[in-house]
Amino acid sequence: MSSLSEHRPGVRRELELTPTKGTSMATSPWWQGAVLYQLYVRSWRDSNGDGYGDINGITQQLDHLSWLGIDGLWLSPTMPSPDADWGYDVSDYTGVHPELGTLGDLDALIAEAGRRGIRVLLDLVPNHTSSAHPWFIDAASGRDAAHRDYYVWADPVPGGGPPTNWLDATGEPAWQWHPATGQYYLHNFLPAQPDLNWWQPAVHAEFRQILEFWFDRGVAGFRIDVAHGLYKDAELRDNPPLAPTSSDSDRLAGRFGQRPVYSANRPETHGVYRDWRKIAESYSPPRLLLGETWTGDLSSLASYYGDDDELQLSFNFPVVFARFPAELPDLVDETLAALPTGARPVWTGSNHDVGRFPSRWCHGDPARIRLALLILLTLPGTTVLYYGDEIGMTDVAVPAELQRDPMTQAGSPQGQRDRARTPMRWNGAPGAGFTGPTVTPWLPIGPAAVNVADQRGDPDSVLSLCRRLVDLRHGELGAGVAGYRRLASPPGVWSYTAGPLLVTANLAATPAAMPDQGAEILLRTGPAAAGLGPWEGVVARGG
Ligand SMILES: [Ca+2]
Repeated sequence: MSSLSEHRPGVRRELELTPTKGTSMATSPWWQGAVLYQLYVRSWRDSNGDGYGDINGITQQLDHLSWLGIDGLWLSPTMPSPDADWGYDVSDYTGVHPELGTLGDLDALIAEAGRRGIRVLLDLVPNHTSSAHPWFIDAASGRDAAHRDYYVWADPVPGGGPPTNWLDATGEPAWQWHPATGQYYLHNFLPAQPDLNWWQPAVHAEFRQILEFWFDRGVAGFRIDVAHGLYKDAELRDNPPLAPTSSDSDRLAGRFGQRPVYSANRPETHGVYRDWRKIAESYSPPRLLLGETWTGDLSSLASYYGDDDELQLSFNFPVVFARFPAELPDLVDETLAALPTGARPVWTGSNHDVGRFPSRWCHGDPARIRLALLILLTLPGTTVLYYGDEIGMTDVAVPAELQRDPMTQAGSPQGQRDRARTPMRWNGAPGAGFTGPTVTPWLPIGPAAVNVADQRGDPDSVLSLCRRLVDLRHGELGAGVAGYRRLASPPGVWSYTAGPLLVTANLAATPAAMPDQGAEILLRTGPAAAGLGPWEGVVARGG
């Protein structure tokens, strides 16, 4: 649509979208019951043969997403960046990375996706910028530079040394000495990613404008990187040690033996989201704020929803790192109990940082992969699939000489991240349908046996199962907040109702009896049989 490519500042454009299947936009937000798809742009489809996926590649391949029934995309970072952290080091918040396309290409993608009823979320990185961002270049030019206070600068402690004991994401001190101006600056990630200073009101003003710039262009919302970050302790206190006996939740958030009490999860950050929520709600439909809330504590997770006035959705990392499937039933109960009334959960198993659930949860076992998809797609709230989840793509062991992620090359608690960023397998041919057959892709392509083309033609494939589950979700759960109720069930079996659906999951490698549910079976992840197979899940229509 030409109207989408004409950006007129100050004009709040309504998203041009066909109504989403099965949802009532008047009564519930579009993301309720929706299936979002995290699309790692560099690895999805390469339209110009340079070995990197790009925005035009997405536009050309949108039919896959509408065929699958996807409601919204979250694009991995699209903004200009030196790529020290593959786009999570932004040098211009209102542009498009030239290797990925142009602003016009992104406008065209938003318009084409909108015609298919698919919304587009961008990745926003407000915790830090690139050291190549003009704000930082100015800030580093002198102590009285106009943008000096956009970043966290501090003097050495008496006697010398970094201002605090904080560690960055690689385990190194989070403070970089800057000899030219005689102070340290803070970087919770790489030294090329200086942390912004959210105590500085001008930073708030900058990000309000960035939000409005993209919302005005028809962007449906943001996934917010390091949403638990932003503010740091004003007094710059040392982080306490992580005790050897600490709980799972402390270990999840812990960083190289520290509890990041003063370098993240500060109470002041909630004010930023209350502010952004007002901006999001000033658009029609309201824009979505989905946070990367990296906390192991469900009450801390719940706090990011505020009083229905902060983030509308917050990622649940305790679930991501749960032992699958045994720990899920209790974690779902605990999550729903922790969230404030009316708050919606969001479920996911894979992402670009933590790896793919078919490997971490399922060890590549097809039965468990199918069960995981069934669970993710029948729980109430919003489900986020990572590209490749729909065909059961597993992590790829990328040889050291082909690794591209500087952050995790030297080792990381979450493992080497390239393993979950390899190109989408569209077919079994050379280039995988991702790029040309003679092009060297930026990361190696995984095994040919798992690919979209073969699975589309096979009614028993993971892809066919995933599509049926998405369809079931839209048909049965889409119209509002589906109530979840855990049912009494024998040991090793998890039964619950979600709206009109009755779900039964065998959580073990041994067969189990099919509960007498007297209901019509709509779908099962294993072959027809009298009982439940190992790791089998069944969806029935409740009585
Ligand atoms: Ca390309």
